[in-house]
Amino acid sequence: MNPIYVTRPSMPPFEEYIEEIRELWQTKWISNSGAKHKSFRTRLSETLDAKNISLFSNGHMALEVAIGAFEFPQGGEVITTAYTFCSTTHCIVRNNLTPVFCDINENDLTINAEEIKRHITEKTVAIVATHVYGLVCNIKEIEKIARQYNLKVIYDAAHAFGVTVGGKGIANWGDACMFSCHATKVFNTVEGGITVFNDDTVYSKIESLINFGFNGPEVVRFIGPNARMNEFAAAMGLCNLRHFDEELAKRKRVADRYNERLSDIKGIRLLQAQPNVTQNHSYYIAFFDGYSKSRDEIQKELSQDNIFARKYFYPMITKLDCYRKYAHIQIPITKKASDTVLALPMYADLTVDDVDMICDIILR
Ligand code: T4K
Repeated sequence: MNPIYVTRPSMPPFEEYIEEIRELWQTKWISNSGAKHKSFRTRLSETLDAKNISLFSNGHMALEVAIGAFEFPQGGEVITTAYTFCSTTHCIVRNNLTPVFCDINENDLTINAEEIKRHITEKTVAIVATHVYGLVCNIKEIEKIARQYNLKVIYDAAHAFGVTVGGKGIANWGDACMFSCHATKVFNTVEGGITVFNDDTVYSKIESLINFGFNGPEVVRFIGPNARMNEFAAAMGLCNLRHFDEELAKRKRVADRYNERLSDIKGIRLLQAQPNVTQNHSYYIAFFDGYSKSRDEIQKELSQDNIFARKYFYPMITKLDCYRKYAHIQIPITKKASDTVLALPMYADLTVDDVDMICDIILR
């Protein structure tokens, strides 16, 4: 049997992509803000319902540069979550800032907004929170706290492309918001990242930060990296955007089938949709807690049938080798989620028969 992976990238019809990149052979303009880059950015502002969009080589660079753009004082504290991909924390630390880990909500696995206040000190500069699996943080409460304590809010929305809250694009919340367009994401540009800045003053320097800090051919204003999206990636984005509604519909069909099969099973917990929030079904998550088999046993049994579910996110951040100095921190809800989570295969081309086979193995 062919392997079934946790995800597979959706790709446009081959001819559509070839047509999209054809002109690059004439113009020979293949990176550094070319025509594809510009039209992709314009199209994205409609899809994401946002202005001040910048395109990056990947989601990690998008977040790292976005945090750096605020020029926080070195050693400033950033309240964040340990229930995320290591990239979120790396982006804080690589900007010489100190992560302060807050626990998460049991129901939606996003940062516990009630707890944020307890971690605020005179050194706190920002909140970096993740809309994990496309579930949305308590944006209203976080906004209130940020206003009260004069903190910046930066969202890692790597999983939340296309998610809306009350009809508005998710990027409308926070001072900055990052989306990943990696091959494993709900929307991909092969590799790529997007930031949206609601803070106009910071946005004014971001385009130069992406490009070594250049601000004109002979002026280098900042010590920036090369974090540019190239034209082939932007072309992939343009193609995939045309199929994005279809992508969401196909994923919904997969999620609906999993829900039919796995709801109301003792010891298996599924994530619930949030009121007023659209779902992008970027991941299909099941927690095995008190089930007849452990999470690890289920993962092993599936792998014996060539089905590769993943423990996103295990180990939790504070248990990673590189963050062992935070290992003592007590974040019990994060720990429990990390010990019981299994991301089951989820992608547009997964068939209902595949889902049934996966569920049969889990339930047998
Ligand atoms: N913040 C959060 C919350 C994130 O989750 C991520 C990335 C980031 C920030 C950073 O964004 P980027 O810089 O990546 O844009 C994957 C991805 O590499 C990573 O993008 C993602 N999160 C993370 C959750 O998952 P791995 O090590 O699990 O990927 P890998 O290579 O094992 O791929 C998973 C499966 O996907 C494979 O078994 C098969 C399939 N696959 C993968 C690739 C790359 C394909 O079918 N084709 C492909 O080209 O990290």
